[in-house]
Amino acid sequence: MLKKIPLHTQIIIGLVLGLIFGLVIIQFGISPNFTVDYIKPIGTIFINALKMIAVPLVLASLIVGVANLGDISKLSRIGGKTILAYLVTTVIAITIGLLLVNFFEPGEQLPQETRDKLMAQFDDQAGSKASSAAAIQNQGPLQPLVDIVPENLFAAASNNGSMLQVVFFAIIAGIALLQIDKGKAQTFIGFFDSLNDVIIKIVEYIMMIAPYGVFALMASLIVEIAGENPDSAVELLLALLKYTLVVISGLFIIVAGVYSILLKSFTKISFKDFIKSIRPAMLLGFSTSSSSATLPVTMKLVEDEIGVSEEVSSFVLPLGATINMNGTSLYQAVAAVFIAQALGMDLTISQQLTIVLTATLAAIGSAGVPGAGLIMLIIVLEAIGVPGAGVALIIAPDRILDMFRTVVNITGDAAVCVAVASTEGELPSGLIRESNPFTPNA
Ligand code: DAS
Repeated sequence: MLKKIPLHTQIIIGLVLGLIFGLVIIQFGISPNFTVDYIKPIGTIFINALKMIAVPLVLASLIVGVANLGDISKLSRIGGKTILAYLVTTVIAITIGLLLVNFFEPGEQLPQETRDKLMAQFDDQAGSKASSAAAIQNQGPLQPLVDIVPENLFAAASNNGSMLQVVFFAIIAGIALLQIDKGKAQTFIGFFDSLNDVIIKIVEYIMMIAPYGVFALMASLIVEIAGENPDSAVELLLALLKYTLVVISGLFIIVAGVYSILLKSFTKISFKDFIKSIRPAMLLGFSTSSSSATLPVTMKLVEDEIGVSEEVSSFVLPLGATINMNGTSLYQAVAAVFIAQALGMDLTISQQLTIVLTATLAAIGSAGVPGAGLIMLIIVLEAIGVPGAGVALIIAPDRILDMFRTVVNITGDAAVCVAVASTEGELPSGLIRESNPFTPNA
């Protein structure tokens, strides 16, 4: 029966039922042990499944993404502009997210008692918190750079805390693939391409248990945080609501602010007409929460409705669906700081700068499928020393936020695609802005 209901509706149902179940347990004073022993494990399985595929997902999607740029010499004018535009919009998105979450501080209202409980619940190495903090104090200034390069790839892949090392290897491997014999490279790329498909299929399986996982996580979260003090459950929910509003307002600023400036600077298409042209793809992104599923529609619309050539759209958009996720990168920045705030962990400037780097890499590594951004958020958390299991705190609104951030992801891909096409002198004459620095000499 559940199969007929769209996935995001299933998740929202799981969410609401989990909330109701948790509040009923508290209201009737039922022992939390029942939830801890029989409900919470379902949520733990869901979180572990997400963590299980994070490493192979990063490895496969990044190696394939970089290798698909075609040979190094093909990183021509279009490739250079596209990657520059994707990186700039991603860093701007993360910066907007960090400014908003540090200004509104959605996680700061929680009482210390709730924070201690959350930390105990999420920090699986709770006792080592002090020692790892001390270790961070003692390391040299370049240690974060040293930590990016793995001394043993397999050890890095197995140890949660060094996802960044896996990302580093994947990018290097992708570039190396561009420079070896085509025939041999194809075998390797083919393997990771199919691994990528396998992982995306596994993500689909995991998202099948998502409604149950979210139900269990929501119920156990409410019951365990509330404990004898139901008021703290309300505080947590209010903090989650504020966090959700911060993410959604950031996403709105990206679309209405960043993308309209991008289009105004490089094209003559009005922002209104742009949105009208790609609206069907935006709605598909919202309902499927998948950039990959929406890609064929986005390509068709920018070609048929706006006049982008197939050559540009078939390079820029698939690359964007793989490595450009402005909505996801803003969400990861906000979520990482929110979780740290909720756990009472003050982040230093260098940790926040680490978020810019890791959220950029995490967004590049996120596949365009439902829930990918949540899986990759674990990289950002581990990189700044926040317990990866902390994702359980923000999982409740995640499905809804995934819908919104996916819309921003595909809108960003389409906006960059139209801007690149315009700078290539491609669009119908009325839509080309001649006076931009990237237009080739006519
Ligand atoms: N659902 C992902 C996408 O398809 C985004 C995310 O999970 O953050 O773009």
